[in-house]
Amino acid sequence: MADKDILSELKQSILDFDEDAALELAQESLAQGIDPVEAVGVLADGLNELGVKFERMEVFLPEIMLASDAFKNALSVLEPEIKKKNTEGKKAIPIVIGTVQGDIHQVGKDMVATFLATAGFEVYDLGVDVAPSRFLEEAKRLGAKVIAAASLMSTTRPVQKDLIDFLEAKGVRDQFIVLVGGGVVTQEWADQIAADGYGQDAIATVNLAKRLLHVA
Ligand code: B12
Repeated sequence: MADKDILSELKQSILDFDEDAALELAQESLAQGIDPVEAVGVLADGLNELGVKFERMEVFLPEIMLASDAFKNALSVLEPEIKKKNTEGKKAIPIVIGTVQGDIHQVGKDMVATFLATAGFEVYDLGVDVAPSRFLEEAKRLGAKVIAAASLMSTTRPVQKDLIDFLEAKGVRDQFIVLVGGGVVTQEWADQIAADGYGQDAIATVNLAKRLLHVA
């Protein structure tokens, strides 16, 4: 099978919510010497397309969940390969990431977490519905200098500001780099709440984190 075919089949496995195919095709892509970063990119495209279909009510929650499992299956094969390349001889920088309090959307945050991990960062995923106090507690406990907070809804976007206000109130704002992102977040919003950075997507977030942390 030619490279292109394998990649389009890999994307199709996400669109078909096919966990077994996703795993097998991920293995096959590595066997064929395809760059695992490129493979993760097409998986992400598949998830994005499904997000649009979900909005149009062409697919429903169970399918989104299955697709997310298929994504994770493929990642379990691809991620170690990417990490191997990216972490050779480097000390990993810890980052905590989560979706803010009141918000249970996780797919995009998981993608960002995965991309950061594959880029060599030590990612601690706090999950969803994370309160500002928990972000701080865990960042301190884990020695993380970066706190990455996702919001997918206009009702929960203010919690990103609450997080920054909370860090200010505790007198520790300058000890952390706060990254914000998620469907409803914009550069303007990030500027408005004085976040340190805004990541529009997973790849942009990796580049941003590398720039802010001066990682090559
Ligand atoms: C899937 C989905 C769900 C699933 C979530 C499943 C799960 N486990 O994640 C379910 C069905 C549970 C759900 C529930 C709800 N949802 Co919903 N959901 C979506 C949907 C269709 C897709 C989201 C998604 O996964 N996108 C795919 C990922 C890959 O994209 P992404 O999250 O944007 O992430 C990318 C970037 O934003 C960025 N990024 C993401 N996180 C981070 C973090 C950082 C730090 C950085 C830097 C970058 C970054 O990188 C990612 C990769 O490129 C969106 C619509 C949409 N198209 O966005 C609505 C949407 C977000 N939901 C919405 C709503 C209203 C709800 C509900 C309130 C519905 C309801 N009435 O019950 C509940 C909320 C419950 C709650 N308390 O959170 C609205 C929000 C409207 C708004 N503007 O406020 C949307 C926009 C749909 C709509 N048009 O109305 N939802």
